[in-house]
Amino acid sequence: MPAAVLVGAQWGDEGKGKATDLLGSRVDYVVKFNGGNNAGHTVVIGGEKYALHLLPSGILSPNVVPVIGNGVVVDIEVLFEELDALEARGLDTSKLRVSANAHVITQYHRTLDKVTERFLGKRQIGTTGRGIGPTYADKINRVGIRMQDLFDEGILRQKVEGALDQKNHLLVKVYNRRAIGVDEIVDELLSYAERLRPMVGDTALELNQALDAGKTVLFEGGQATMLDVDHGTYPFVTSSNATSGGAITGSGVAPNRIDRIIAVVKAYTTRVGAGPFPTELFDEWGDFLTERGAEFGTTTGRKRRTGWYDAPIARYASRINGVTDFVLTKLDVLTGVEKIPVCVAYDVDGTIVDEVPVSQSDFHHAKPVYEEFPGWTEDISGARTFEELPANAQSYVRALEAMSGSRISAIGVGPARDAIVQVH
Ligand code: 2SA
Ligand code: GDP
Ligand code: MG
Repeated sequence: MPAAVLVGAQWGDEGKGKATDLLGSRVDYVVKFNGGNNAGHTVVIGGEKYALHLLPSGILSPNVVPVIGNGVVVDIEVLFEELDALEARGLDTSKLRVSANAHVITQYHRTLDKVTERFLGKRQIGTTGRGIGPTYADKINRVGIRMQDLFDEGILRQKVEGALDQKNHLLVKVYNRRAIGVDEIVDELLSYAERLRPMVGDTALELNQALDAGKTVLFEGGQATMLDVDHGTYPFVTSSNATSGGAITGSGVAPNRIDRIIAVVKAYTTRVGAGPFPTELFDEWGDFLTERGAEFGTTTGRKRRTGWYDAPIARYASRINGVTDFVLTKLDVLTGVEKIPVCVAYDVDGTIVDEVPVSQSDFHHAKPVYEEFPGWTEDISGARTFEELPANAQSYVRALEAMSGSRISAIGVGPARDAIVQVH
């Protein structure tokens, strides 16, 4: 496995952190290629819980070189806090590499994220408020600040002036906020430069050289397929490409070097933030999944919306990402559900469709068509082989596999690092 991409198949929080950590022992590099500290990946190792936001989950494996690729947006203060917190817990973070082309999240991006959301009122996206959207907007508008700019004060000042010209107009005239001074931003960013300098480099070159030398690389996606800015439920999405294509543009490693694409999919569905969610539950089963699955945001603590498994979404994720393997997580959460509904198609205003509709309105109107599968009551958290799962759990997994377009090669049965069933 020279290079593999790992992405979320649904709306995030599928357990990508745990899956990446699991593969961490087998790879040399783990690369984050999209998003920023909106992500929240929880990894449980020997009873210790680690919540990672900006750093790739591979940082928890001692031999892995963690890389923040060019497609990531970096809040440097958060980066340092996360590094310090891990160091304080005895982890070695000295191998971290950061792309010189990664964009920097500043105070004005965070402010704009929050005021824009407030301004949207009922049309809010429910962002994490971390400045992600405004930083990517600046990147596309060509007024962003990149890591490399921090090492040249003259250039940095010019760029911050350019960016603030537009923003201050908006902040003062539209949002009734105070103007942000060029100096305060420049001074803050310059104060990070010295500590950053040894970490920053040409990560695209480094990764390609590593692959040439026979090293293995895992690309770890943040957020998920249905939150992808192109392929997700736009505008209720994040502002980056969270699908496998994002691993290419977000790292500088070409598509023909990737040979496995792993999508992590939960045995049910969750979503945090606004936007359509056909299988969402508003009854006691919704509460059951929230509580049993501990479905609260890793970054913001927000309660996640919950619903049953949606096979058309898994199939869509399989197609868009080119999935070779699914990792099915949180199967243990469904223990005790007598009959497990699975959405097999949608009823869109009286028409049955079995693919995710391209029309936003149709997806908003989509009502799930369910098929029910018999559940199991046995505790499955100790299972380590497929055969150790109860017959009904095996049938549920096989049914999902048949409906979802790619093989399921591992099954999560608990939060711990080793709570996994490898399917051969
Ligand atoms: P943003 O902040 O611009 O990326 O928000 C846009 C939408 O993307 C969603 N989003 C997420 N959805 C699930 N998990 C995410 N990470 C955290 C977690 C979230 C948290 O792991 O739990 O703690 O609240 C994540 N990040 C962004 C977001 O909800 C918006 O719908
Ligand atoms: P990510 O954003 O995709 O990395 O996922 P999060 O870490 O935000 O959310 C997944 C949560 O589920 C975390 O708290 C994990 O510890 C937990 N988790 C992962 N896999 C499993 C599993 O198979 N079973 C259970 N019960 N919990 C799991
Ligand atoms: Mg998460």
